[in-house]
Amino acid sequence: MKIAQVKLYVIQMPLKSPFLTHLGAVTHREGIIVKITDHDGCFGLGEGVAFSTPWYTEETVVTSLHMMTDILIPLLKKHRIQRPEEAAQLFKSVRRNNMAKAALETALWDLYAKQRSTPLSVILGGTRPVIASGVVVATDSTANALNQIEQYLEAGYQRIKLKINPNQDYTFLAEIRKVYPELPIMADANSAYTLKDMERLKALDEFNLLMIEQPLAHDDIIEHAALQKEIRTPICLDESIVSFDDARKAIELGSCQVINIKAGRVGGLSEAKQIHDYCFANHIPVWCGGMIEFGISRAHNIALASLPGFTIPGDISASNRFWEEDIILPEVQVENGYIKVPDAPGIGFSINEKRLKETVLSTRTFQF
Ligand code: OSB
Ligand code: MG
Repeated sequence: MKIAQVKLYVIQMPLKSPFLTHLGAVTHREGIIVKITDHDGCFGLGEGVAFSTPWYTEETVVTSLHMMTDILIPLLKKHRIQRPEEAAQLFKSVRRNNMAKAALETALWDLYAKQRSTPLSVILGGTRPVIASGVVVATDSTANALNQIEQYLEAGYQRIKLKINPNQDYTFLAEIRKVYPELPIMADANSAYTLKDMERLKALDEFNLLMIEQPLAHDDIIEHAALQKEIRTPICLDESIVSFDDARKAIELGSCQVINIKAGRVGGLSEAKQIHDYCFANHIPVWCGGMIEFGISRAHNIALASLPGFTIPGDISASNRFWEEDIILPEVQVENGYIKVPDAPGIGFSINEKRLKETVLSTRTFQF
């Protein structure tokens, strides 16, 4: 792919309002923007989606920088590659660190698509001209949640995801259902429960949730299979699926009926596409998850979600869901519940250089 340079930008922005889960609050977001330039000056963009602290996965911004600087970029320097899948294969010699891998691999996908003057969605096998948009409500009171839901429905979002935990689940969902008896809602527990909560979880069946996401441990697929036998609500796995093999085993075991695919969590778009293809062949619906990300990762998500198996509205919201001003141009917009899949080459969005300057904390450059 004739790589000439890799540049990393660590950026930081405050969220418009805190994102609250039982695991803590996200008030500011650090991220890593990756720019990979070829010998002709063509460049691809990626985004590292690890958080500042290891609350969602074990990675952090600092561990991602270390992995890219000292391990992954040297691997790319040593082995010249023809396609992005070869980078994914090369990175398999390194255990985990999926978000660091994905930051580079997704930039290579954008570069590969741009070198061919083709939209990334087309390169990946996407078939949808628009994708359905859902949004996450992550707040600490029912009143705030109802308020946010009203705003999001007005903005056109098709589906609402609510964060739940054993301290508020039943009463919280009952209040929401009283106001919105028919609204497509799902609940994400981020591993707040154990099998001891079986009766609590069974009781949630009455709310007709589209699904319950990751109720049990972040690394479990065994107990989720036991739980799925006891509850009617479909289980969707997020944290437990960090590879294609995890997805295959979870489906074989009956641990879930739906999978949330995040390129960052699984090490890039090659692995994400493989999981999609397997789920599509096995009639397991998938949707694209979110990471409170900036516009570059959002753009990659849009391309990914254009694949035919993404039949459920994902956590792909507009740039203005989290940010006063995003780092891409144009910003991602939701119109009548849908986001248009760009038809420009690559991810189809460009960097907002002014915003990048305002938010950058540090940069590193690697010459090939
Ligand atoms: O569990 O899906 C999750 C955000 C950060 C980390 C994990 C999760 C989330 C979200 C979606 O719930 C956020 C979004 O809309 O970007
Ligand atoms: Mg989740």
